[in-house]
Amino acid sequence: MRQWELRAAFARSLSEMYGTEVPAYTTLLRVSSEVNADVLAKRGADAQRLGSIERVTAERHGAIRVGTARELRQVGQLFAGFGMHPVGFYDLRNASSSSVPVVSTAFRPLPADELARNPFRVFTSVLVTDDRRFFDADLQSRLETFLGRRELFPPRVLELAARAESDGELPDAEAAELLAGATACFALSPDPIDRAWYDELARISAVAADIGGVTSTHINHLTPRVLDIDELYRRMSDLGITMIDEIQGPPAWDGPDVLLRQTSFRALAEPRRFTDGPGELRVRFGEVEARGIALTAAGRALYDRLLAEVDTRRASSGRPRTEVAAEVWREHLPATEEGLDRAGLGAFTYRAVPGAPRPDSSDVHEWVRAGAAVREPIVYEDFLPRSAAGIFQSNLTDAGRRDDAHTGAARDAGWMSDALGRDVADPIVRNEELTRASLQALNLEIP
Ligand code: OOG
Ligand code: NI
Repeated sequence: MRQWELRAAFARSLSEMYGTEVPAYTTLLRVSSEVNADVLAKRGADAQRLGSIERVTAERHGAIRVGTARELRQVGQLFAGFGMHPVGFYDLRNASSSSVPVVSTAFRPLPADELARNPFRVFTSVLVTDDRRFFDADLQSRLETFLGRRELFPPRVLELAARAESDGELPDAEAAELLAGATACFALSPDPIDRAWYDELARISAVAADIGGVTSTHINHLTPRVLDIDELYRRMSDLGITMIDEIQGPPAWDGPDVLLRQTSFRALAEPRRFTDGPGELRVRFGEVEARGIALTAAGRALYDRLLAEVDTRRASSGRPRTEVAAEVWREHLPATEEGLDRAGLGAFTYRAVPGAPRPDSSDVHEWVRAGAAVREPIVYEDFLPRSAAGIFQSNLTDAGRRDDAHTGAARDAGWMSDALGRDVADPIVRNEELTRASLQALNLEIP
């Protein structure tokens, strides 16, 4: 099996497991595919502008959380076997008013053709055990001892992943072994949980308990992609599934969809074994997302300013976020793809139209106007820290504790790269390269 086939099979295998573990996920998949079929019927080819229906139907992202730099490095090796590489750095410690002591990256394919074949991604968070705002020295040491004793990934699974990475494929028998082994790493563990230890961590942070209170990791959600998230939200609510209050990310508006919109619902409590008898935990949830056009560095900076503007206007008016956000969007964002591109806010590539007469201009916008080139949006393939924090937060019952009298531990993309032993890619820089390469192929001016 080639790497992309391994990746697609891995996503399917996790999806099957998650469906048996979390029944509401199966409902979500059904409603998502109904919404996608309806959008496709209504909008035709236009519905596939940001990805073929085959890609979108198979598209999932999952999320996992690990405890140490060593575990993170192993996860990096495991995912590399499936052609998934670390992209982006997210610090969720300050992005949430709840106690979320983690930093994150996302593992996903990088080249456009690999993304088109199967874009499976896994948002991966690692606990910051030396952050004094959350853990004092005594707890840090007990936490690290506990984490140091567990083994999340069997050596054989990592060895097969390393082979898939270096060979770019695996023979069928080994492929099956890797798939079964890798899927099992993310199943909910039947191991008994030490209640006193779990609760001690949970008082500080439910996320810390979810990571450091148990002997394994697990996939905590698996997210399908929909073409109309507002419609999906309505239909899920009509089925009696309580979604979180809002769709996270950009608002619904008349202009082009940019970045990422997400919404989630809490999963049911699940029976778990504890050292002192049976109990239950509520650690998993459902989520769905709609993906839009990626933004350039300037576009992203504008997006962050608009978020702040929305907060300010809401604070002074008390109006609902969705309404204020749509208003702010209309005031500041161009309402067409061409407008986004001309303003240097959206990320696009360009393709020559074969046989079309070439205008006497080195400006790609003139080429598009004249029909000599077509403009194609680059899909946003990543995550948003504020939405991620919102998703974490909305699924916690308890805000936990953070003592801001202490200073936090330093973490950045460089730390993440060192811990992984792999370069963490910057998604904005990657997109700039794609844009530039497409202009070069047309022999046009590079702005
Ligand atoms: C990850 C939450 C972030 C998203 O879609 O933004 C995320 C987690 O809860 O571990 O998956
Ligand atoms: Ni998610």
